[in-house]
Amino acid sequence: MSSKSDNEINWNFYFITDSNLTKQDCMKDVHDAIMGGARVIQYREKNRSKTEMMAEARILINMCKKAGVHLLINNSVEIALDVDADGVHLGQSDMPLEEARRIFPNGIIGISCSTLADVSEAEEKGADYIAVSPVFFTKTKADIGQPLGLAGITEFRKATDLPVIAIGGINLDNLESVVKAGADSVCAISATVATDDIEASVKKFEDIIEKAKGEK
Ligand code: TZP
Repeated sequence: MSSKSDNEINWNFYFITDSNLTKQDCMKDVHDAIMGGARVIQYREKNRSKTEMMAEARILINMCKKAGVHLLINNSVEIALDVDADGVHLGQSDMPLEEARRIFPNGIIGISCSTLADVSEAEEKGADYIAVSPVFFTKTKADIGQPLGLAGITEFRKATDLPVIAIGGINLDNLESVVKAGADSVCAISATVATDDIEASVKKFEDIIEKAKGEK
């Protein structure tokens, strides 16, 4: 694994896998997302055994390394270290951040935040980025809080210097407003994974994000 400082992270569109939503399979999805321009991929599978996840993550890390793309593993430092991934993404009830940092000192560690208290704690405990969610209503993830809206993004943006990744209900129609509200990066699962052409969808996200950042 390369250290975080070795290579700048391109926080534009952040692609997350979802085998429940895809019409193909997650290997092909990641390939297509990379072709569309995604430079950060999170492998997130909720219905796989650890053995299956290890096997898929091994294929994905080869794909990502060849393309110079960062691969993060959702909620498993063990799998991330085993496959030599670049980092992990943690939820608030996953492994504590300080513990993840201890065993994965050079990993990129991101954490989901839905309150400003979560953000302060993430900073204190050494997170590399925060994922702010949900921005809008979404059916993709159960048991999440009330939408924070664009004002929430702006508030979180002001509260931290960490990269702010916006997630939850983001699509091509509301994307520009999310970037202009202060997001450094955007994740959109259903608006990319569930489409017929993931490469084209990701490319549209990348283009709108670039343009919106240029207009800020
Ligand atoms: N974490 C917070 S909201 C969410 C996750 C994984 C789901 C986002 O999915 P969609 O389809 O982009 O709303």
